[in-house]
Amino acid sequence: MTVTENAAPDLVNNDEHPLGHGRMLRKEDPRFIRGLGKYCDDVQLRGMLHLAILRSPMAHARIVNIDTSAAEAHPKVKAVVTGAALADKGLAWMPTLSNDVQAVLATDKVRFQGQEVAFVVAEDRYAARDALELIDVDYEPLEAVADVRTALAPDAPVIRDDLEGKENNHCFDWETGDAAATQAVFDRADVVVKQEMVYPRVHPAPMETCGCVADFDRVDGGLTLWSTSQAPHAHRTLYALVAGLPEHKIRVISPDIGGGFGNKVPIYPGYVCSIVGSMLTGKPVKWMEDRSENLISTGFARDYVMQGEIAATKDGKILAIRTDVLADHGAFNGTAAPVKYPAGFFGVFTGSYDLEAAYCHMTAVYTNKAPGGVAYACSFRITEAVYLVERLVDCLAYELDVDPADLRLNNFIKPEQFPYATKTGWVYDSGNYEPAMRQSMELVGYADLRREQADKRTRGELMGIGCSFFTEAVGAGPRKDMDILGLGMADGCELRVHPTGKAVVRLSVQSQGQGHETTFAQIVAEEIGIPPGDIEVVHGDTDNTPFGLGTYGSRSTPVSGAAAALVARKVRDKAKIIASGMLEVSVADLDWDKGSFRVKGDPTSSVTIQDIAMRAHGAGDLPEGLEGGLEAQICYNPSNLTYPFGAYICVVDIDPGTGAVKVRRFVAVDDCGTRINPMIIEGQVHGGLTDGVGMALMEMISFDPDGNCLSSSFMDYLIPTALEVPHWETGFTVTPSPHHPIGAKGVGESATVGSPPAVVNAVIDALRPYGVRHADMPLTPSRVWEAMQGTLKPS
Ligand code: MCN
Ligand code: CUN
Repeated sequence: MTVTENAAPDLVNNDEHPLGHGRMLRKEDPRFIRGLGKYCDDVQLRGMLHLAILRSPMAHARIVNIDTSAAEAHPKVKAVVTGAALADKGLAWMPTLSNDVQAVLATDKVRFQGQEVAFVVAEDRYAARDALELIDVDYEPLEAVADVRTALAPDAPVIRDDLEGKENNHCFDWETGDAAATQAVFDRADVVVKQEMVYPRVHPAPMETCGCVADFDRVDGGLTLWSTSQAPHAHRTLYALVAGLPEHKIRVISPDIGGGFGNKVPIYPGYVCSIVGSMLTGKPVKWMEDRSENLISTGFARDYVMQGEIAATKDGKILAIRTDVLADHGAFNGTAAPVKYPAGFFGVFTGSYDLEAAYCHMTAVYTNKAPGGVAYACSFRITEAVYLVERLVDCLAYELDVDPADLRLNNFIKPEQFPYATKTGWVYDSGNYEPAMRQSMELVGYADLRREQADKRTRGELMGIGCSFFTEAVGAGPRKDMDILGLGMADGCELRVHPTGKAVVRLSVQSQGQGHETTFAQIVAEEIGIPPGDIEVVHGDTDNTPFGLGTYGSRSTPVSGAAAALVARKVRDKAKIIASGMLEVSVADLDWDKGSFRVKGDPTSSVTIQDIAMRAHGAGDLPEGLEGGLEAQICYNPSNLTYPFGAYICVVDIDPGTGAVKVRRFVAVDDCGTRINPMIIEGQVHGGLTDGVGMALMEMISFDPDGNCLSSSFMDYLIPTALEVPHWETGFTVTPSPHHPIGAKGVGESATVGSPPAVVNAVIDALRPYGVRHADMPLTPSRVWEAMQGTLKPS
C-alpha cells in the first residue's frame, strides 16, 4: 500500500474517535499545554535538602588533596562528601551499562572536564552551590588526550590506570562481516571509492536536564527515587546491585520527563550521590543539573572517525562496503547497548542494498572526555551506520557521474528477497523500498528540481538536492542474544478491565514525550473495543508496573506495543468464554465485532465487552472452571527486531558569498509498518528531522587540545530553531512487520537516523561546481566556505 499523506491533518475530536488506531489527540496534552505536567523538579517533600556537585575544571589531573572544612562550616550545609568518603563505603565506583566502571566521585584522578569530584547537601539550592566554592581541591595537572587519533600513540598518557594492567588507552576492538570475502570482491571491482568521514560528538540536550529526588526511609529501609530515567526497572536493578539494597525496597518513579533522546538511559553519578546524600542525612535530597552540567558531563552521542570504502561495477552495481572505525568512548565506556553489541547496531552499515560482501573493523579508545556513546536518537549507533553508507553511495554516484537517486533505485534489496539476511548477520523482517523512494521523488518533484538546478548552475547559483535511504533495526531485542548487564530485553504488560468496563494497562516502558498514554490505549482499544479514553495507561513506576527494559532504541512499539496487543488478546479470549456463557452458545459460534461478541448468523444476539466485564466480576455463574475477573499479564520476548525504513530528500540553497546553507525543502517518506497514531508518528518524524538538520549544520561538542569542553552552553552548542528548519513534507508507505502481532515497527528515531546524510548530500551536491566530494559535519558557513576554497582540512 502506498498512500500520500494529507497536508492538512484531519484531527478528530477524541469523543468521536473510532475504537483503536487513528489520528487521536494526545491524552497527555491537556496537562502539558497548561503547564501542569509533573517533572522531577516539581517534586517537593517535607524537609527536602538540595544537592550540588563540584566538577573538575581540568580534563586530566591527579587529585592531591581536597579540603572541605570551609564548606562544612557553612551554616546551611548538612553534608560534604568526597570520593575518599565514598571509597570507604565501597561506593566510589559504579558499573556502566557496558561492563566498564565509572567513578561516582573521583578518588585518584579526574579524567574529563566536568567530572564529579565532591558533593554538598544543603538546605537550599543556592547554599549548596555557594558551598561548592568553599571546597579547595589541589590538582596536579596531567597531559590530556583530547584527539582520538593520538589516543593510541605510544607516548600518550594512560587515562584508565585504575584498570589493572592497563598500559594504553585501548578500549575494545570489534569486527563484523567477512574480511577475506570482502577483499576478494574489492579486488575484482571496477570502481572503488574511499572516503574518510567524521561523525562529530553531539549531545541530545533534552529540554529538561537530568536530576532526581532520593528519599531513603531510615525506619523501613525503603528508598524511593524520582528520577529522569528512560528505564526505571533496569535502573532499580542496578541500584540494588550497586548500593547493596534489597530490590523490593527500592521504588523508582519516572514522572513526566521533558525529553530524553537517549540522554536519560545511563545511570549518572548524580543519582547515586543523591541516594547517598539521603541515606547520610535521613532527609529527601533533590539534585537537578544545570544546562552546562548536562552538556559537559552526561551521555554524548556519535564521535566516530570512519574510513569508508565502497566497491562497484562500472555500470553502478554496488558490490561491497568496508569500513574501519576509530571510536571515541570518552573516559569511561558508558555506551548503552546490548552486551554482545559493543558498537551497538552499527553492523547494519550495509544499508538498504543487496551486497555481495561487507566488513567492518572498529577500534574504540579512551580519551579525556565525558563518557556516553549511544544517546541521541540513534537506535544504537545506526545513525552513524546510515550516515556512512548513504554518504558512500553519494561518493560513488559522484565518481560514476550518475544520478544518486537512480543509483539507489538500482541497488535496493528487492521486495521478494525479504526476510533478507545481510552480510553482517542481520535479518531484515520486511521491506519494499522502491515505492517509498519513488514517492519521495514525486513529492519533491525530483526531475523538475534537477532542471532548476542545472539552470541555476549556469548562473553561478548554488542549489543542492540530497537523497538518503535508510533501514533501521529497532525493538531490542530477542533475549537469546540481547541483554543489558544481564537483563534480558523483554517487556511485561498487564491489563485489567474493571467491572464497569473501564480498563488500566500497565507498561514497563517510560515515555519522555512520545505519547504512550495515547498510543498504548489505542493499541488496547483496537484489540478489545474499549474506547481509548476509557483506558488508563500507567507507566514509569516500578511498584505499579511489570518489569521491562524501558524506552530507547525505538523499542516501545516493537516490544511493549506487542506486549500490549497480546495481553489484550488474552483478555479478549477470556471475555469470549464468558460471552459464550452469557449467550448460551459455544465459543466457536461467536464472532468478534470490535467491542462485542455476536452469535454467528444472529445479529440480534450480542454482548458488549462492558457487559462481559460486569459479568466477570458480578453475580451469576461463569462457565465451568473459569476464575472471576477480567485481567491478564504477559512478558513479551520479541523473535526479531523490526526494520522500519524511509526515503528522504533535502533541497538546499547556499549563499556563494558566505557559505550559509538554507534548507529550502525536506521530504520524508517513512515506513513503520502498521501506523497506530499517524499524528504522533508525524510529530516524531518532525522532531527527528529537526535533530538531523541540527547535526548536519550546526551541532558539535568540541574540545581544545587540553580537553576543555568548548560547547558547554547553548551559546556555543547550537541547536536548531524554527528559523533553521523548513516546513516538513511527509509521506508514508505501510509494509507491516511479519512477526509483530499488529505489524508495527518503531519510528521514534527514524528521522534522526535518516536525515543527516540527506542534508549533507544536498550540500555536497550544491558544491559540485567546486569539485567538492565530501565535507564533515557540522556544515557551518565557515566549513562550507573553506570547502569551496579547497582549504577545508579533515576534522
Ligand atoms: N508509533 C505509532 N505507530 C508506529 C510506531 C510508533 O503510532 N508504527 C508511536 C508510538 O506508539 C509512540 C511513538 O510513535 O507513541 C514512538 O514510538 P516508538 O518508535 O516505539 O519509540 P519509543 O516510544 O520507544 O520512543 C523512543 C524514541 C527514542 S529512542 C528517542 S531517542 C526519542 C524518540 O523516541 N526521544 C524522544 N522520540 C522522542 N520524542 C519526544 N517527544 N521526546 C523524546 O525524548
Ligand atoms: Cu539511541 S537515543 Mo533513544 O535510544 O533513547
